[in-house]
Amino acid sequence: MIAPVSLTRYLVEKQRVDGHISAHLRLLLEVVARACKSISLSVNKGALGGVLGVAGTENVQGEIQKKLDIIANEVLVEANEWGGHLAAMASEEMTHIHPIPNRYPKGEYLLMFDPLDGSSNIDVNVSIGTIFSVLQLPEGATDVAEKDFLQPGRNQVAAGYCVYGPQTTLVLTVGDGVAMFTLDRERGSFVLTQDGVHIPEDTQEFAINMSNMRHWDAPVKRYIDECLAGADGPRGKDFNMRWIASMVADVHRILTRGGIFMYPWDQREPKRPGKLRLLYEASPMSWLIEQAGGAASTGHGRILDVQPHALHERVSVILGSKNEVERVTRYHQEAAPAA
Ligand code: AHM
Ligand code: MG
Repeated sequence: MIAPVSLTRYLVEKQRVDGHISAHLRLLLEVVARACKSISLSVNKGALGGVLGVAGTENVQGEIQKKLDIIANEVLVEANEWGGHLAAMASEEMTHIHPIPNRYPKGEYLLMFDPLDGSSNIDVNVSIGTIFSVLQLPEGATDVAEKDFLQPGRNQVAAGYCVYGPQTTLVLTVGDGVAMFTLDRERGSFVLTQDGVHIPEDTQEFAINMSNMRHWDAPVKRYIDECLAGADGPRGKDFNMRWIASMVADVHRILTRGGIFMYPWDQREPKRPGKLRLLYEASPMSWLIEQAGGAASTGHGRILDVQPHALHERVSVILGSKNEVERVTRYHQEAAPAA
């Protein structure tokens, strides 16, 4: 019988055999995985651990923080502070970047995360997750600053998420495909359960918050109208809809069986480019999706090419099965060819 491949072994081989990741990046990813295990335990305890409900504070985006948002943020910060692999961290739950304190050695990597994505699902026992993205400190940077984080997603050296659902699954890319690891609770380790994840190019399943329909832009409305018209409409096939309201869980479904996920710009707040945050939500998810053969677009261009201008910047997100994402992008071009 072939022994199961642990995350540790997978990463050691990525470093040793493929020379694909540095020793510090391997350590970083192991530490993030360990933090996710700890978050998974808190999530699983739920009401028994007294972790449900609101914390009574707001984050920089003006959103009410849940107790578990704050716990997950602290777990990630504490786990990653002392290992010597990072220069700084940034989080959805922290207004400013968090440079590694001077009492610890510093490394060359920048870690960004949404500690617990899908906060509205925490108290109702629906899947939530941690999203993370890793960049390198730009060459020549001495004192780390916010501007060092403002790199397009194509610069990422690692990205992933951990979904806390019926199973706890860690999904990772270091730029050579996507691998999935399931948490074996008896052994306390993540075990490789799928490598070379591939998203089908076509799909009959879409994910969008339909309650925002009246605010959508014309190309998004056109696409969804055509899906809803089903076999009698221009697409000539019926579509199914799913919306978990946890990006992690929706993206996990798409990596598993295909589909398209959209949180596009809409007219509720015309000056806001979208709801989801570029650096620690859209970028890592877009890289995973591309690495699995899918596509990720703002509607006007590749998400991984968007140049960020602020730490908590938002972006319009359309990602998943390649042919569908390209179709929605084409509808945007047809609606505003010169724009
Ligand atoms: P959060 O980071 O505050 O949890 O918000 C992000 C979430 C995504 O996980 C999800 O796709 C979306 O917001 C859900 O939005 P809505 O509440 O409009 O359905
Ligand atoms: Mg989030």
